[in-house]
Amino acid sequence: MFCFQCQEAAKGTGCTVKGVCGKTSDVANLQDLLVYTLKGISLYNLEARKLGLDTTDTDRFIMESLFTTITNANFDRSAFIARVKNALELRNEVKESVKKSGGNVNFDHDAANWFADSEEAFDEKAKVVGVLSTENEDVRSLRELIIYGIKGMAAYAEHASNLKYESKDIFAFIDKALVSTLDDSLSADELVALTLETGKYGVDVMALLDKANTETYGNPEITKVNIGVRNNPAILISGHDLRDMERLLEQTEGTGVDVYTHSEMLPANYYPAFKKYSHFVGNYGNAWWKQDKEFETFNGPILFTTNCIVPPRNEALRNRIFTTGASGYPGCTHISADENGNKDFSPVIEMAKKCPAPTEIEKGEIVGGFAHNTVLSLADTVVEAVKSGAIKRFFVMAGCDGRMKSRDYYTEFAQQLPKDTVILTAGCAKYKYNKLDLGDIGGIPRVLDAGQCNDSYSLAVIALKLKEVFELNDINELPISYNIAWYEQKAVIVLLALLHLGVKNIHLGPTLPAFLSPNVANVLVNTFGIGGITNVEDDLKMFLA
Ligand code: FSO
Ligand code: SF4
Repeated sequence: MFCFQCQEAAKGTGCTVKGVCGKTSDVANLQDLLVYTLKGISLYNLEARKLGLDTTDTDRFIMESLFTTITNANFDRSAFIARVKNALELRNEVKESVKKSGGNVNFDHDAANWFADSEEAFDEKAKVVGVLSTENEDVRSLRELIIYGIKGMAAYAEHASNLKYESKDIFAFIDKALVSTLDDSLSADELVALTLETGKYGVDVMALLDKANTETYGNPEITKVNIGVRNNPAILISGHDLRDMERLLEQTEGTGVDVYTHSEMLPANYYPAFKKYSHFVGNYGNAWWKQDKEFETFNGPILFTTNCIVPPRNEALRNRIFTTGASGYPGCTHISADENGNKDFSPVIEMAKKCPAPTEIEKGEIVGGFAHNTVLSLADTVVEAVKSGAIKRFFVMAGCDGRMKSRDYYTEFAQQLPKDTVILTAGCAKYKYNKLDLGDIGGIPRVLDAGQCNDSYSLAVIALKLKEVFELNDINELPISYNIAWYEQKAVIVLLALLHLGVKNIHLGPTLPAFLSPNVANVLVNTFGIGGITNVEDDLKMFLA
């Protein structure tokens, strides 16, 4: 195996024996094989599009498959074997329908033609189609940057799709991006251009998901979220999928089972549609990487709707973990949708009834719900605070949390920021400082949480609005600094989206991606002023200079 798609890549270069995330070598390879096979499907799918054929099933398959390969989403070998099999069947079906309609099916690339039907053959093939099969390190770096971008894009597209919001343009771009990574004739400049185009679709997909979420569940509201517990048996729901959240609340209503969010599901508490459920108690625990301990004390079953799964350390815990959607873990019960798209969470609910209530690990409340609608409704107050000098600067500290000790930097950074600054956050990065008492500025909390990582889109909308209000020509003239923490591929699409919006001088930590070759890193530094982080003191000086 060779995998370097996340921030934890071993030795800062890549995992080669087993993933730091816990992914086994065979699963890592099968994920590569799946992506390779998707590239083959996309060759035909682009033709099908030209012919005006219905590509819905293929589009969704590609989207879901890409999502399963995101860090910490799916560790289940059998899920990947099944997907590769499906992919090969689907590829042949699309090929047949293109052929029938008189389209071009003459692709001599191996990705368009290879075939096998045994697990052994999949494992063998998987060893030779991975990241390292591209020899030139700059081409490899750009290809993977694009692939990781569309993995993140696919994740957001799937959440939107689950709410019946889809975009043909986004699906077509995913095809185009996949196919481009097979094309040896593309120059580095062309691949750079495609990387930036990926960012454009990153903005589009986040806008689509924002529309899906807010039109379905209302605009997030300023909310005090309870972090303590009640005395009923309960289910903990993790991941990002709001449709699953809704289903679980509906199905648990009146059963005597409470529901708590975990990690990236916390922002579900901010949506009006979910507030009507009196058995929706609040949020339990912290960011994904602390789940090992927190799932123990939660006592009840846990439902993963997406990543981030940490391999459960024993069987007892594994038995309490359920997965659905793109997520999966061997030995955990997976709940799939039926042919009508419904999901039956009753096994989770039945288990909850037999479990003790959660053990309290914290008390109190945290505040969030500062997505674009809320912040823009407070625009006058915010603008006044900036004009009067009460707020000197905003710090966008969105992104991910992770288990590396070096991420304590973000807690310290938040603590040491001058009192006249405000943190704008989204994603699980917030857990590094959302329980500190950082106070407020004239009633505006110093940590404004917009929501999940995809709600970084809200932060961009807010920035664009402020640019307009202050009549600036360039988004970079705003008193906003970007100190972003990344972990997996959704953060990659968020980053590319910000670059597309023209944001410069983003600092990315705790380390720069292993998949950036020195030359590609230079392009990002020279064109966009991307930088890493050093230490809190020096970085604060730099940001505040
Ligand atoms: Fe975090 Fe995991 Fe949301 Fe990621 S829970 S790390 S960028 O999946 O997607 O922020
Ligand atoms: Fe390593 Fe990250 Fe890949 Fe897991 S996802 S194998 S930790 S680089």
